[in-house]
Amino acid sequence: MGDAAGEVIASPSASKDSMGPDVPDQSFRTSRPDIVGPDIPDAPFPIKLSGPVQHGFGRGSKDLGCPTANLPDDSLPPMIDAAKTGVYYGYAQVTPSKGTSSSLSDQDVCVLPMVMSFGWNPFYKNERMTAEIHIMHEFKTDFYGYDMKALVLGYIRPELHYTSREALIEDIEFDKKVALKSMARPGYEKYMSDPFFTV
Ligand code: ADP
Ligand code: RBF
Ligand code: MG
Repeated sequence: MGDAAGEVIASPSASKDSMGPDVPDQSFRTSRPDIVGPDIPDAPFPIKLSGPVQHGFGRGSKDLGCPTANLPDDSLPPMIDAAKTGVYYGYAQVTPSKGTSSSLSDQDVCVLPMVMSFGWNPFYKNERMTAEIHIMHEFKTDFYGYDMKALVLGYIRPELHYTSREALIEDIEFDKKVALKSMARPGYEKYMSDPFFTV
């Protein structure tokens, strides 16, 4: 079980499409930096996404201990047009949609740090592209149907093909640390109060 020496646990999903032999690359997992991206976000970032939170397959929380709020398909073009698939960091905000009552607290509707998985989720062999956002905040309730805005500020890593759920969970935990450390740089501060977000 787990990360036995020599076991293939993760490789870039792109290698499946390469011309040569499918050489797994574990170097990524063994030497991950904890700060990524430039000191000040640069093109194509920031990328703005927004839409009502959709139901997925319910796997994020149950399987991985990491709920991900899924964006609707028609909100994805700004990412599809400008960025490759992979894991990203940025800020997100959840607000009740117009004219509906809210069960969220004042803390829940703040601009909060997030990690986003954008791609095909090769671990689950998805056939559709998704953008799923894990907000680094403890919510007391679900917020399906609520409006979510996301300001994507930087790229963390490629989407990897995992053969072990434990390895995926471990990498997601590390992604969260990378996101917080990368966005703690002064060049990222102003995006928390970007006019894109609701005051
Ligand atoms: P689904 O497959 O339906 O997206 P998940 O298991 O990924 O199911 O759970 C996602 C849901 O969990 C979100 O839509 C949201 O309502 C809720 N949720 C609770 N806490 C969080 C959080 N910190 N980040 C993202 N979603 C959260
Ligand atoms: N799925 C993958 O197949 N490969 C990945 O590299 C991958 N990275 C993720 C990184 C983060 C930060 C999160 C939140 C999810 C990631 N997932 C990845 C997606 C995960 O498989 C997805 O949340 C599930 O499909 C549940 O919806
Ligand atoms: Mg989800």
